[in-house]
This record gives sequence, C-alpha cells and structure tokens, in this order.
Amino acid sequence: MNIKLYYMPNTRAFRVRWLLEELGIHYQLQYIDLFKGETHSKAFRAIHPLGHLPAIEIDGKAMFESGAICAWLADQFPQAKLAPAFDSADRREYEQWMYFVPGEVEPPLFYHQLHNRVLPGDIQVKEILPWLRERYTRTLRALHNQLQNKQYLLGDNFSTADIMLGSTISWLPELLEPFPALENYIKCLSTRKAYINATRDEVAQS
Ligand SMILES: N[C@@H](CCC(=O)N[C@@H](CS)C(=O)NCC(=O)O)C(=O)O
Repeated sequence: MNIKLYYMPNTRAFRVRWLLEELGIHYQLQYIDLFKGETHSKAFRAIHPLGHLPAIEIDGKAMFESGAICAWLADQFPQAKLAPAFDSADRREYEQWMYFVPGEVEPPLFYHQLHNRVLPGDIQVKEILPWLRERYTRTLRALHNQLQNKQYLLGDNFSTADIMLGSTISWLPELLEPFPALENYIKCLSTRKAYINATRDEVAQS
C-alpha cells in the first residue's frame, strides 16, 4: 500500500501520522502549510474539496476526514490490534469513542478557542463562551470518570480511539488540570514510541 499523508504539525493530521507510526508501515509525508494558503491551491482542493487537513492518498486515491482515515487504516491492519475485530465484545464501545471524539469532544473545545482567541476580534462572540465552557467541562469530566480506573478507553488495550482522544485533548493541557485522570492518560500516551516519532519534526522545526 502506497500512502502519502498531507501533513502539518499541530493539526488533526497529527493523529493520522501517530496511527501510521503505531502501525509501523511506510508512508510519505507531504508538508503543506495552512497559513501560507497552500491548502487552497487548485491541486490540493482536488484532494480535499474544503482545503482542510488532513488528507491522505492511498495508492493514488484521495481520502479526507481524520476520523474516517484513522478508522479505515486501523481496520486494514488487524494484526496491529489497534481496532477490535468486528465480532469482538469491545467493538461497539470502540466505535462509540471513535465518534464521541469528533462529535462531542472537539466541537466545544474548538469553538471555545475560536471565539476566545483565534477569530478576529470583531467576529468573536464572547457571550457563547460560558456555554461552551460548561459543555466541554461536562465532557472532560465524563472522560475523567471513564479513565479513572483504566489505562485506556477500552481498559487494558490501547486502540485507535485513544489516538483520536489523545490527539485532541493533549492540544489544550491547561484545561486538563482539574482532571488528573486525563493528565495521567496524556502523560502515558505521550511516552509511546509512535507518539514521539510522530512529533519528531515539530521538535526539529522549533
Ligand atoms: N473534520 C475534519 C476537520 C478538518 C479541519 O478542520 N482541519 C483543520 C486543521 S486541524 C483545517 O484544515 N483548518 C483550515 C480551515 O479551517 O480553513 C477532520 O477531522 O479531518
């Protein structure tokens, strides 16, 4: 399988790269800079119609949506045991967390960042911030409870659902302070060899 990942550090492309490292398969990184408008070139818009990251080419065929890419790749390599088999008891819970991250975790965190500091001041809606804070606090508390006596979302077995969650909440460490189970979870995930390998260029570039 020939894999090319369109990549920029500190974006959702990191989760795909982390998974590729966990899988231990060969891939090519194509760096692309959001801030220089490179995602809106005609060539890249033919790969991702919205000009977002990540996107991947598998044997020359494009795919986008980080969660879908991760789910698909994990199922292609069952020997890596990063997704429970379809007929295993853990599969339903695995799918639940795979969707929970983009559906429930990302939106309040992301929109809070946008309206707090990322968007230009004149289009920020400060009135929405307390509501978003309440939403993400409730979500983080639920995850803290889930991980209090477990190493990973599925218990003892690391899976791609941990890549989805870890890559999302590690982005805002200050929000995890009230939730020690989440801080410990991120500490443990970030010592994985694949995680470290996937962050290598960020270290080199900084
Ligand atoms: N749901 C998409 C979100 C993709 C996305 O919004 N990516 C960000 C980078 S993390 C992006 O490309 N933003 C550029 C923009 O919004 O113009 C996914 O998970 O792949």
